[in-house]
Amino acid sequence: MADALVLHTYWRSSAAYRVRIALHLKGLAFESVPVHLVQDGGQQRTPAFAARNPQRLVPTLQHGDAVLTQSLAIIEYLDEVWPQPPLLPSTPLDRQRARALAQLVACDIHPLGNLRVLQFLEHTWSLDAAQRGQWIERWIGDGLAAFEALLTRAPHRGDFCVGDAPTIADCALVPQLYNARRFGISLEAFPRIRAVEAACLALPAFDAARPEAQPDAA
Ligand SMILES: N[C@@H](CCC(=O)N[C@@H](CS)C(=O)NCC(=O)O)C(=O)O
Repeated sequence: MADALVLHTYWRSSAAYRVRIALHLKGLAFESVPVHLVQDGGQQRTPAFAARNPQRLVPTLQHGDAVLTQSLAIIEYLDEVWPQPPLLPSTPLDRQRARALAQLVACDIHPLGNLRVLQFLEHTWSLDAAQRGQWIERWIGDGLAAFEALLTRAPHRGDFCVGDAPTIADCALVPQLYNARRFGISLEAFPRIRAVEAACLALPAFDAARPEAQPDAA
């Protein structure tokens, strides 16, 4: 029997949402183990979870005995073990573009609005809700504006971030847009991004990965 896939996840976690999309795109069966990021002071902070992932972050994916961390590295692992359908394009240049877009989200936008960062701004630096909102809007807005510009100047446009099929870049973009809306950020200025999002959300894999479709959705 093939080794089981067990995803430690939280319905609203955009990083876990990236991996859920990839798993569903590849048609892989997996068990979801919810980790409530707020309840009990954050279940990701328990010693049991820290033993699994010393960063105390979701997603964490178990594949048999292997415990995998970091959403983009997990997606690349899935792509190597189950190559179909590919989540990285076939040419070096397009692969570079897909990874660059995914990293724009995962390295340059997402960490600044992460729960532990927002909790630090609130509890340690006493920023009020309006100041925290300004912080979030600034970094998501800047990042998505750059993402839109990169999509717009791309040499060969397709329905997705890079070409005619979803890649790791789409796995990263769609959850970030969910996050942006959650914080009340307008996406009006980003028509290419919204068109790509519509193409993604029309696919059953993206639908199944939605936060509201998860068993732990509140
Ligand atoms: N770079 C990591 C980021 C993971 C991450 O930040 N996860 C968030 C949820 S989206 C988390 O677990 N936050 C818990 C906390 O901030 O305490 C990845 O891509 O997997």
